[in-house]
Amino acid sequence: MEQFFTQAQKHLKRTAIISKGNSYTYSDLISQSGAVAQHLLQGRVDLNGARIAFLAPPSFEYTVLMWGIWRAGGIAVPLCEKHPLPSMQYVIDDTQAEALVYTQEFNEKLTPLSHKVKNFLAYEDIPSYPATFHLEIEKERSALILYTSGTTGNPKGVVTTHQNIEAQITSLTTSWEWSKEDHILNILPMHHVHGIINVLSCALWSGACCEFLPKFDSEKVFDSFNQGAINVFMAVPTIYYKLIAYWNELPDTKKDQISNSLNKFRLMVSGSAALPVSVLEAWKKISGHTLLERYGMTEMGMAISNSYNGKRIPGHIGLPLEGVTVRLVDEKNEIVTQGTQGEIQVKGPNIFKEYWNKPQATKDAFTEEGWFKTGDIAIFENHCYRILGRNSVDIIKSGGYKISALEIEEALRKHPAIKECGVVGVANEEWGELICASLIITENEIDFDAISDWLKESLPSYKIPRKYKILDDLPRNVMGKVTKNELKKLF
Ligand code: MCA
Ligand code: AMP
Repeated sequence: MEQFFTQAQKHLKRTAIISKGNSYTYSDLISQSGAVAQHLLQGRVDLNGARIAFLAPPSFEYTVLMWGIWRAGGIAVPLCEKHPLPSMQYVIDDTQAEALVYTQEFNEKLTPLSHKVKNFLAYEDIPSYPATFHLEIEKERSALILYTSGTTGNPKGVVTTHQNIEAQITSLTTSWEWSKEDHILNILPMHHVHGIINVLSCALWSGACCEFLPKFDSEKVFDSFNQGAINVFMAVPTIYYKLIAYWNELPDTKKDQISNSLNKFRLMVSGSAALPVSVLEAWKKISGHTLLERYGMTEMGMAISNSYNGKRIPGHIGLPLEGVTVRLVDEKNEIVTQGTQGEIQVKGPNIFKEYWNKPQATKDAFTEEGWFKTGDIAIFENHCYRILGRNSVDIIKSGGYKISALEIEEALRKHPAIKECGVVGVANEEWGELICASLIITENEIDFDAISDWLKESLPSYKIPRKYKILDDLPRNVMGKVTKNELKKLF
């Protein structure tokens, strides 16, 4: 946080954020986040790592809350507006959050959780304070908890320190040549690394401008591009797919206008999931840009990236970023020979500190020599890395979100009409993978829409199966374990 703050002081009069049609300077960001910090402290000197959950749309207010929590010595826990109440409650319970701060539009939604925290606070009720607030925060202290799905049922809280965040930001700002002249459009959800670190924090670190569009919408994205100020864009492959589909339906004059705007961009990045070469090529025809594909994970920020200035090889993720060390190992944890596939393992100052309150899971995530085990399988070829898949079929990537098949199965099994189930991700060009569920039911028939609506009460919409199948039995191996690859074939 210290370094963030020092950087911001250099650009006080520059526009830091554009949101809801308003522009805010770095000076606004500093004074408002100081007010949040003072108010959260309630007379104390330091929050000393208290967890502060917050819910705000992607906006200036969101940014002010995150910075305010950091400046007061708290750990920021961003919630997701798309999550149903039980998902938010899980995060608040798991982190034992001291406070829940929200912008007014979420008051009604969050009121049932008000008794869970000591301080249930509307952003709009935070008074302004003199802009003198300063607390020194050591880099080793924890800063952020983001929830990620794993191969066990419930999501785990990934804790990163200020030092981790600084390492994640500086490797990107250097490699991708960020400058204060940059202006990025942020259309990503703000409870994940992609939107928080790669887009918002890299912009603010550089004295650049981050413009928020609270919800992804192809027409609005292209309208923003056509204004002519935005020169950097980052998104997941699904978003590029949707933009291409929208552009294809436009009249020629509109197409040309958009292509002319895109041609002037400095940088366009894709990540969070594999970028299909067909999408890369279609986007190149529209924009003139070969998308820069990079590879990362909540636990480590970005680790491997195509080069900014050099050649970008379609279907490949490039080379390790500065300060990051990567190796590929086999099942015996031995380094594979070049040209052989293996699990990506990573070391560096970017790697997270721990899973919140889960010492065993933290231990299991690393080798004895301290390498972080990503679970992603890659090969080194054509002088760079290419991702081949994951070592677990139970991790699904859909729309750029990482989703646990087991979490959905656990939720489905709670339905009285479902006896057993198996959830898989099936390859899909638009979504990366589509969530599909096979059900063994206790009744003669079942209404799939009703199942989806029922699931939405406990899971966010991006975790809801899009296809269902009724089976008499699930395919199993000799050990009795469901064979997910067989299940996939049924869809
Ligand atoms: C939504 N829909 C879906 C899915 N999600 N259908 C199939 N599969 C899905 N996964 C459907 C909805 O049911 C709805 O259909 C329609 O799409 C619109 O829903 P909505 O929620 O409004 O979707 P959207 O806003 O268009 O969302 C698409 C999206 C979103 C913008 C691509 O998924 C998104 O923001 N993804 C980014 C996730 C992200 O930031 N991941 C980074 C994780 P109907 O209208 O029929 O009801 S961080 C990370 O991975 C690491 C660190 C990294 O490397 O970056
Ligand atoms: P998350 O835990 O949500 O941060 O998702 C991280 C996972 O996204 C990684 O472990 C990869 O499986 C996947 N991922 C991220 N970037 C890429 C990429 N460029 N190509 C393929 N998979 C990716």
